[in-house]
Amino acid sequence: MKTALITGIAGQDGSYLADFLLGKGYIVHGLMRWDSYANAEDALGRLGALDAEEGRLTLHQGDLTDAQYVTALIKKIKPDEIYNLAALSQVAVSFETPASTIDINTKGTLAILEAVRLLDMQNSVRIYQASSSEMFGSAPAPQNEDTPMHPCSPYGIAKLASYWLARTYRDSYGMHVSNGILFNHESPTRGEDFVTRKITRAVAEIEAGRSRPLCLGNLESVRDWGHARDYVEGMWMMLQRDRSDDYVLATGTAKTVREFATRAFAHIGKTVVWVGDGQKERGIDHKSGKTLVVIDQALFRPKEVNYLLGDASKAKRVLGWTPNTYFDDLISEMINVDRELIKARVSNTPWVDAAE
Ligand code: NDP
Ligand code: GDR
Repeated sequence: MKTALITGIAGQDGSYLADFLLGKGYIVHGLMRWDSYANAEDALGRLGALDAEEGRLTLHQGDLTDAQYVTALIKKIKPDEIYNLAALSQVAVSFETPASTIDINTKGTLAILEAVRLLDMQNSVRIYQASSSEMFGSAPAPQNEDTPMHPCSPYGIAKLASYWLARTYRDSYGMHVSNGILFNHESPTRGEDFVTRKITRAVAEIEAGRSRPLCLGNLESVRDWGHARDYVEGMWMMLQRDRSDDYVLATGTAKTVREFATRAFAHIGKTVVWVGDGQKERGIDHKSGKTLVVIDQALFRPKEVNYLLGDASKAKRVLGWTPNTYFDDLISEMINVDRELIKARVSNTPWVDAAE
């Protein structure tokens, strides 16, 4: 029975990965920030549905930036596999908090690599580093493992530094460290501050009677959106190889934020007509003429990554990884879950608009 340590276990990917590894019979240890949740019940949040009964899931409260804590934890657990998913993962927020972004997303990775080196565990541990398509930044699409990286945000820069730390520890100390360069992947448990979940939640709320329009930033950004469920399997596949390496995971299809919103509204039977330009652009309900989407300059980033489209042919060739869920099915699943959540929330009372 293998033992895995997942940092960031309470995040979107952490919870999908924990579920996946428990299903494979792993003993799973998860690191979550000590101050993330008011109490242990809330801490279970996304993990609540997992089967912790048999003592195969243990949660540890600590901070990835605390190198001594991380070293002590790894020494105690003696994991076979470490999945480093903990991060400040909101690109827009990284512009506001660049220093803590570097602390968590770069020094946090260093804490793990150094712990494994100092504990002399490099021959017994395999490490997954959550690298990101944001590292490509302004590089031309499609992007693969050989594409030059030109990050456009403190987040992308911090992740690129971690990517190189992982490669350097692999080459210098023979560590089994793999970078998964993952393109955007979403799910019904995606944080509500990411654009996909913000859209699906708002669409479900509008269907339930919300009158306030959905407020978005840059509609022209192009992203390659897949499903987190498929991507965590790819993470695991990387660590099952005898030789560590770096792999892009992506669907190979790209859409704009505008297309995502249009498709999401179509799912509840609304046809969006886009009128006006720039700041004044609006998405109008074709039938009623009601405004469904407005633009807010405050949601634009100081610098944008315009076009991300992944080429995952290496992962397909070497790992045998392919995604199972694409754009329309992803939107459909996310909206259906949001509809259920809203139904449960409003039950028999009519929808009341809350403040943003
Ligand atoms: P989430 O933001 O959902 O999860 C990240 C988790 O890390 C959160 O639970 C967060 O806790 C935790 N965390 C943050 N700082 C610390 C810290 N100092 N110590 C311990 N835990 C911490 O991200 P995802 O699950 O979507 O992504 C997982 C990883 O993959 C991240 O590293 C992300 O950057 C990367 N990635 C994600 C992609 C995606 O499309 N989802 C694509 C490419 C890469 P808290 O709730 O307290 O903030
Ligand atoms: P991203 O995801 O920055 O690609 O990072 P996000 O969903 O935040 O943005 C995608 C694109 O949508 C545009 N956008 C908006 N974004 C948000 N959050 N809110 C809005 O209202 C809005 N309007 C338009 C953005 O400008 C952007 O172009 C995600 C994260 O999971 C990272 O951790 C991960 O590394 C990358 O994906 C790959």
